[in-house]
Amino acid sequence: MIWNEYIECMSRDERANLQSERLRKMVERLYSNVPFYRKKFQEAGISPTDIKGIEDLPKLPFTYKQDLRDNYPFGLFAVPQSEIVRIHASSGTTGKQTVVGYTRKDLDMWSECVARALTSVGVSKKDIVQVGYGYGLFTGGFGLHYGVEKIGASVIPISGGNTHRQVQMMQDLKSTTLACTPSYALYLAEALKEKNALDSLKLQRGIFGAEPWTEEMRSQIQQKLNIKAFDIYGLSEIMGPGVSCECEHQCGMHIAEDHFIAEIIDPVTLQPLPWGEVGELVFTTITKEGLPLLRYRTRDLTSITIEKCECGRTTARMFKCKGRTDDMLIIRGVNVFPTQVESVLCEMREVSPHYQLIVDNKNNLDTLEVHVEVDEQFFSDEIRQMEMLSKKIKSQIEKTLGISVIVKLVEPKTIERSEGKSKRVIDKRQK
Ligand code: DLL
Repeated sequence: MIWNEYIECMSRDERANLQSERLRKMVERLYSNVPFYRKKFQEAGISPTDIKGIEDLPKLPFTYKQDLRDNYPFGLFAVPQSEIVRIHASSGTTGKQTVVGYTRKDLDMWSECVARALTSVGVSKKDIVQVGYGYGLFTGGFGLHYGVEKIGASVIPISGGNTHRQVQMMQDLKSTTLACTPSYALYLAEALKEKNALDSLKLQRGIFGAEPWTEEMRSQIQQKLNIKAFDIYGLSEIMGPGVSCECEHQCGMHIAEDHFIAEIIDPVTLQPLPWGEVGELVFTTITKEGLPLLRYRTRDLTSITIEKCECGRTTARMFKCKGRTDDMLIIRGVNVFPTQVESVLCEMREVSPHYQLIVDNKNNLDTLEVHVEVDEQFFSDEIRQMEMLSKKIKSQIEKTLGISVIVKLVEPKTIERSEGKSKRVIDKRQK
């Protein structure tokens, strides 16, 4: 099923015209309403009339998270505060928190995008959707919530955490769809298994995002919960969940391109890259009223294809995010993404997908310790057996990363479980 066939399946030329028209209007509005952008245009020596269409995107300045921080809280808003009907905020874990605002029309557009996303993974009004993303300043809970209501499915706004209750609701109310972070889905799978509850469920699918997760992790979740696991992407600065989402073919996330123009750039040269190449994802919003942003640098690394999907949608698809440029660890000069380690661990049946990376610097040498839980079935007090397993994992990870690592096997259920976004890396060097 396709929620908005006209928009989601229009020809790429038709969509490009729509984007160009919306971009021109957006640029004019930003120039008139947001002093920050007017100044940026003047500094770059461009005027709104220089932007004739999407081919002129590279002329526009980038927007950075720091710009939101510098103009905290409402400095980049393009409407008077009285037009703002909802505010969300980032957690501020990587610096000063940022605030985003939505007008009534922005919220309608957001629920439209989430309705498209839910429909693309097979949710219909017959479904019961358990929203286990946090409700509050985080965009996950409310974002999913209004999309579910829009398509007329039943929403269980349980929010994140309270695992015992999640299990009970899933059993009693027969939830068909679970929306939460992939790491929390794994935690729930564990809790369901412990309670012998898996067979009594009616769960068919999960809609997981808000953090990077690998194809190997997808297989684990699908197998443990006996569902299809779909990837949904978004970020609060651009909107929240629903900027893009997979369809039933699980082959890349369809971007809501009538609202957001995506580019992939080389994070070093800042030059746009051709479709298919991996680089940093950049978004320009073309319909937002409250907080429109030009060429916002997401820091997420991925690639995009514009090939038509088997589902019939013609929208560009972005592939699973490899990670964020700011989550990339540089260990003894080598670039390491936590997802690379995850891919290796999820392929090994002797360990469970619960892991943590501890980075330190000892005697002027960076060290990477991989802590991973041994699967209950394989855990043993036999030191030699565990040593052999540890060696096997170490060699696989070293082959993938190209650097030496220390592997520490830990007992089942000893790594802290996450109820929202997981914390995979503890970098002790940053002190
Ligand atoms: O995480 C919005 C969201 C909620 C998306 C629920 C999906 C589901 P922020 O807290 O602003 O917003 O964090 C945005 O999270 O730049 C990515 O680094 C990461 N992220 C979001 N979705 C995915 C995904 C929400 N599917 C940041 N895969 C983004 C990988 C993701 N990373």
